[in-house]
Amino acid sequence: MSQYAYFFGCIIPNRYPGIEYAVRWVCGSDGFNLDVEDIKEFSCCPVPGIFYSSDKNTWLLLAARNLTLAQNERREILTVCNGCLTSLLKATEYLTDPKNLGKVNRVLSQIGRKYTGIPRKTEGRRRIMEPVKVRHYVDLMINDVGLESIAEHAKRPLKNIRAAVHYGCHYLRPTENQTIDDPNDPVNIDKIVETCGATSVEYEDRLDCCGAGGGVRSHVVDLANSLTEDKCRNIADAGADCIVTGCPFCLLQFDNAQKSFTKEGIPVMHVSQFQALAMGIDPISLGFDTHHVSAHSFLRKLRGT
Ligand code: 9S8
Ligand code: 9S8
Ligand code: COM
Repeated sequence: MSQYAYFFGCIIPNRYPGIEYAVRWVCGSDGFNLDVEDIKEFSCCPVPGIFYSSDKNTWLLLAARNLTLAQNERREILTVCNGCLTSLLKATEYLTDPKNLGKVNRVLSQIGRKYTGIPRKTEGRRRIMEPVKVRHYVDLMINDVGLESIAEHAKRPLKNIRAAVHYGCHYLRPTENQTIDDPNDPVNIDKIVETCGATSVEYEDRLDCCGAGGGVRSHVVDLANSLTEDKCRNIADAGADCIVTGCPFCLLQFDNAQKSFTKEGIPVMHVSQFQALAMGIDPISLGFDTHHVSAHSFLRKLRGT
């Protein structure tokens, strides 16, 4: 199996440390025992909705610096966020253009760095380079770990739980360069949820944005929250006990926005937290007390009381 480097981005360590704990627990010796290392020098990916859309040079430079860190360790980047995935993946595409690469490397040389990609094989004297691989946690679970192993490790199947899966835009769009899942009919998170023993519920407009992305939450929070309200209405109609997503920014939006239109709210968690529960983790480790929407109703149902 491959060797990976954790890329937690900004939201997880700063706002939802329980997700970081869950990911480390699932990937570590309590779980699948993957070869994942920390690279302490990683910075913000940088966030696509702000940097990619407003200043491409700065965006590409910051992303390329992150890529060189994984490149020098010969590791694949394990992102736990849709935004981080998109930003870093797109940067590897931009860097296949020699003009972009030259420009970036001229600046990187000032800090003693150079993006080359990772050597894959040699042809005669020539080394064939490949872009640094950027992966999403869900991709890794489905394609490297596999559903069979996920099922084997799910010692405490979440039998009575009804989960509403939210994929999020950067997992699905732009549709033309999507490879992890079918952008119009994604199934991977649903598969993980069901392999954990729960039911993934169908609900209207499930592929819609959570409302936050692309700078909408930062600039027009009322609009963001009203989009979230629409989604939550559909999710509540489907009788879901929780929302499960692979994106911490979507999680933050669902978790924060709900207090603007409801007292109770539907608890929201990252797919790694959901998996960790099915794998028997003590829920106290998952940091649900740092979430705005209380997970009490959900945890009570889980205990069957
Ligand atoms: S890093 Fe800075 S703001 Fe964030 S979490 Fe995901 S996107 Fe990348
Ligand atoms: S945040 Fe995460 S991926 Fe995004 S742009 Fe629309 S949906 Fe929520
Ligand atoms: C969403 C990130 S995960 S962004 O706001 O679209 O950049």
